[in-house]
Amino acid sequence: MLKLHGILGSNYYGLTKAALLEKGLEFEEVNSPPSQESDYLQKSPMGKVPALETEDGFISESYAIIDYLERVQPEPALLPHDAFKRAKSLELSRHLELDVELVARRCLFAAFYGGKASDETRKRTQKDLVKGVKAVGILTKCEPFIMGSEFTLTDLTAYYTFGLAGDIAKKMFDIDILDEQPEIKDLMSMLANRESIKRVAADQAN
Ligand SMILES: N[C@@H](CCC(=O)N[C@@H](CS)C(=O)NCC(=O)O)C(=O)O
Repeated sequence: MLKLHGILGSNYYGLTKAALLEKGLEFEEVNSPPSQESDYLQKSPMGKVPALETEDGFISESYAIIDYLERVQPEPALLPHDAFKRAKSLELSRHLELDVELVARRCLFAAFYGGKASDETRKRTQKDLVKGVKAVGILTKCEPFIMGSEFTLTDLTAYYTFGLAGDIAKKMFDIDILDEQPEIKDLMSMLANRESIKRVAADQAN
């Protein structure tokens, strides 16, 4: 059986766990924090979580994990079958990760773990975050899902990205990054009621 290694508090873990739930795949969860131990680096070479254990070996990187799930369990599909729509869905997922998630993460330690961020880092992070969210808004449809009528991986990416990035932005800059994107804000509330996402949240809360 598939085994998802990681920690409940990780948003990337939440993303891959929600994808497994969406697919209806059976899996076990293995509580395993990020680690630089050589054993763990063989499973996830940057020592990050999540990592998926399969009968053929370990896979790290959430998008590689989800791509694997998509191949072993094609339905329900998490990406559109149409080539253009699939590319647009991946395009938006990439912007969410590169231009929102990873930008906000520059201030993760300052926001929640007692780290320090210079004025320069703060300023650049806020500016880049606003730019990233605007870019995401340009690609977003919200009809009702982020890419239109079909639920996709990109909805999950958006949910887990805006969760963490929103918390960091609130703490560091006292801003709501979705203030100018009311449709995405409504979508986030709708997604919070989706079974897979509710289960991830409930397990986190326990
Ligand atoms: N690109 C990775 C990112 C995973 C990631 O950043 N995980 C965090 C937890 S949310 C982690 O393991 N951090 C520990 C570290 O950076 O050493 C993925 O898509 O899975």
